[in-house]
Order: sequence, then C-alpha cells, then structure tokens
Amino acid sequence: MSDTTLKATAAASGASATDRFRTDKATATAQAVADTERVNTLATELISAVHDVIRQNRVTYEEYNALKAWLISVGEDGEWPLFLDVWIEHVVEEVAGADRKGSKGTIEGPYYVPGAPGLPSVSTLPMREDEAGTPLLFQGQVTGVTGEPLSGALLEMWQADDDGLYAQFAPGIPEWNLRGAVTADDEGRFAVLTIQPAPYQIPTDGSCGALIAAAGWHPWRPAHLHLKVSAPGHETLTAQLYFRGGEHVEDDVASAVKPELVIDPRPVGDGGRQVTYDFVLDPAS
Ligand code: MBD
Ligand code: FE
Repeated sequence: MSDTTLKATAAASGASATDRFRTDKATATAQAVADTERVNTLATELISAVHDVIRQNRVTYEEYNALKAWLISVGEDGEWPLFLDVWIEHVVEEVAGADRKGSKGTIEGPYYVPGAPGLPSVSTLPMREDEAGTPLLFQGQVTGVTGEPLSGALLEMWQADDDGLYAQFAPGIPEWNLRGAVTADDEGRFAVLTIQPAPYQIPTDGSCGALIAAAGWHPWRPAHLHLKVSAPGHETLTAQLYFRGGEHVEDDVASAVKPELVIDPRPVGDGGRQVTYDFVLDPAS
C-alpha cells in the first residue's frame, strides 16, 4: 500500500466531498423546496417509513440513541455525500433515467469535479510520469437516438488510480490526475488513453465505514470509469463503466452496476487493453 493510501482519511475526503457539493449543487436546490405540498408529501412519507421500521422491529432507546450518535458523526466526518451517493442515489437515478431511449446511465457519486482540462478527440488523460496500472485505450462514438453523429460532443472522464484513489479527494495526487474533458471529433468519435482503475474501497475509518462494519457488509465498489457525455440539444448522460469479471461487479456496495455498463477490453500487444464503447444521447426534453 502506498503512502498516499495511508493518508486518505475519511475526514479529509469527506470534507472535500462536502465542499464540492456545496459549490456545485447546493445552490440549485431552492426550486425543489419551493413547492410546499410536495415537500409535505415527501417529508411526511419519509418520516412515516421510519416509524414503520421502528414499530416492526421494536426499536429500543439504546438503538435510537446509537442512531442519533451515528447521524451526528456522519455530518462531522463530512460523509453525507458519500452515504447518500452510495446507498440512496441509485434509486433517484433509476427514476430519473426510466424514460431514457439512449445509453443507460448510472449514479454520479461524490467525486465529480467540473472544469477538468480540455483535451482533443485523440488524447491521453493527465497522469503522472510513472502512473501505475494497466494501460487502457478507450474509444468510441457519440450519436443521437437516430444514429446521427454528434459532432464535438464533450466526454468528461474521471476515475480512481491504481490505488483506488481520486485526485482532489486523496492527498498527494496532482490536481487533475486521471480527469479530463475530451471533445469528440466531427463524427462524434474519441480515443482516450488512460489506465484501468482499481476497485474503490469506502473509507473504513469514518461513519460510513462504521456502519458497514456494524452491519457486516463490505466496503467495495468495482473498478469503474466515470463519464459525463454531453452535446448541445441533448440530455447529458452520467454513466460509469465496469470491467467484466472484475471484483465486486456482482456486489457493488453502491448498487450502481447495470449489465449494459460492463465492458470487456481486449488485450493488445504491449500489455495494455483496448475497448470500443459508443454512447447514444437522448434529445433534450
Ligand atoms: C465512488 O468512487 C463512487 O463512484 C461512488 C458512487 C461512491 C463512492 C465512491
Ligand atoms: Fe467512483
């Protein structure tokens, strides 16, 4: 295990994820809370669902206070983005993507950062001189639902390194390492050289880790590439791609794997791997 792995604490990555959320998303929530009737419905049903669990399981005061302590510590650790994206977001995405005609998407997770370095259609993601991991050539085409190429589509990519760590959320990694915004060519084609990421382990030293340990669960997500694919006049697709046969593809702690998102890169001569994956974007609604 490298030095950076040892220093990637829950509190540090949680604080970064919380700051990130506040900057990018928390300002856009005013509209969601403006409809009193809607908030009444959602809050009433959510609270009522908790009441049902308490009655059905005859929850004790000891358990109630353990819950209270745990909820307080999730906030202190900055792990609300992690908790929500791991255990809740996949159902929000399921509802949001139900009518999609084009490519399947999945959850965004807590580690997207807008504004990654712009790259041409054929490029290499920013990486260290000695970046560890199996080289991966990821190529494909972006089209609309009737097959028309989407000239100049934007492919934002972010991923963990060979230690399962994300730049800007673990210390000691260059700011934009393994993060880039690739502009596809006139036919919507792209070819990006990167490395195959390692599986991601939820920090074990924070509140989410404590829940996992107390419940006897495991903390792993399968190795994955994150993507946002966008083009003018089209719905932005947020997706992740997983690797066939990889660890935890069948039991992702974040429940975000779909069969359409599992790729199987083929070995190429130099010890690397290569895969073609095309994206189909829905028209903007
Ligand atoms: C991740 O890397 C991730 O993608 C999600 C969804 C949750 C935690 C860590
Ligand atoms: Fe991730």
